[in-house]
Amino acid sequence: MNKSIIFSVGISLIIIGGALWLGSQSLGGAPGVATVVDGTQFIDVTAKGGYSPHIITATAGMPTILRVKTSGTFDCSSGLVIPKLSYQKFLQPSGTEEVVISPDEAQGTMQGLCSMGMYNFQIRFE
Ligand SMILES: [Cu+2]
Repeated sequence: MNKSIIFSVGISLIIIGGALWLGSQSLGGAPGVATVVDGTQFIDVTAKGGYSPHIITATAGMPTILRVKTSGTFDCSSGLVIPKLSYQKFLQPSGTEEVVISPDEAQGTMQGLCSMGMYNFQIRFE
């Protein structure tokens, strides 16, 4: 193979890689953290055109309340599904839905999805 072809293939791989990296960074912005109040940790997620933050770090084995906030949410992210909890609910277009997660359930990675599985977020219990 000729050197200039190898060079241009290399450059395009770097460009594609960079675009993928930027794409994954912009999704949902910065990772979230749970807030602890009186021995219960609260995880706040906003549902509107997807879920934000996209990844939340929390403490494993702790009583947990997931608060999903909607605010003029008319897209499918209001159809919330959490497979690990067998939870499924269509949220009000505006409001806050509290999902109780027991210490036993607060383990490993828990995923929340929209009803179509297009948008998702992840709680990482560590
Ligand atoms: Cu969807």
